[in-house]
Amino acid sequence: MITLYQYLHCPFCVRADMIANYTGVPHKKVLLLNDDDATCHQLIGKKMVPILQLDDGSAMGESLDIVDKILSLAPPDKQLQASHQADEVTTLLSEYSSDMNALLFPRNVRIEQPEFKTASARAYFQAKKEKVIAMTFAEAMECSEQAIDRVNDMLSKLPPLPATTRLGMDDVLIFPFLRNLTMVKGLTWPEPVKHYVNEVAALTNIHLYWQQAV
Ligand SMILES: N[C@@H](CCC(=O)N[C@@H](CS)C(=O)NCC(=O)O)C(=O)O
Repeated sequence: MITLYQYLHCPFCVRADMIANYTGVPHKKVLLLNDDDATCHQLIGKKMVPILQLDDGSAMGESLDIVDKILSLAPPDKQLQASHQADEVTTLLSEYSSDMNALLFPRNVRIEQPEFKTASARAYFQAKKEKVIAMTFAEAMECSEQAIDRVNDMLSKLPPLPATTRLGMDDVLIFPFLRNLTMVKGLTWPEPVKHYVNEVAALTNIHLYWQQAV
């Protein structure tokens, strides 16, 4: 059986996981600790998830390649609609990536998730991500309010999101990044955006963080 190695908080892993769940392709999930370098290196020669290991033992990285591979194993009625409108959304999201990182990185380790269940996994992530956001997690939590204002601005500017009647490549590109924002308490979600996140999560059996938001 194919095996998907991932972290729950990783948006690229969510791309692969949502398609594995949606298509029903039989697979095993392995939730790695965030500081487990060895498994990633053994499988693909670098520290990166998601990783898909195939039945012949070979392994591949890169979320969109993994999505394609899983789709190649899926029945015709579970194929995705082509992407039409993700560019506008992903461009907007990338303009706000530093605010989103400053909100999400410190919260990732505060929320109970398997990849952070050891102190060393949390310390590994914190040391790496504090460099990326150029502040400590404590500082990032303290100045959440400004970042929340800016991310609220982004949420209010989102163009209409795809219809959720049938899953498409747009959803693979858009949903994982919006989904992670559900771990941030105090954001103002426009109703259609909240509806979109809830609907895609239900279609793909992906955990949302509404109840754990900090
Ligand atoms: N281009 C890659 C990006 C994957 C990626 O950036 N994964 C992050 C987790 S969100 C990662 O593994 N970073 C290394 C680490 O956690 O040490 C993909 O689409 O799969």
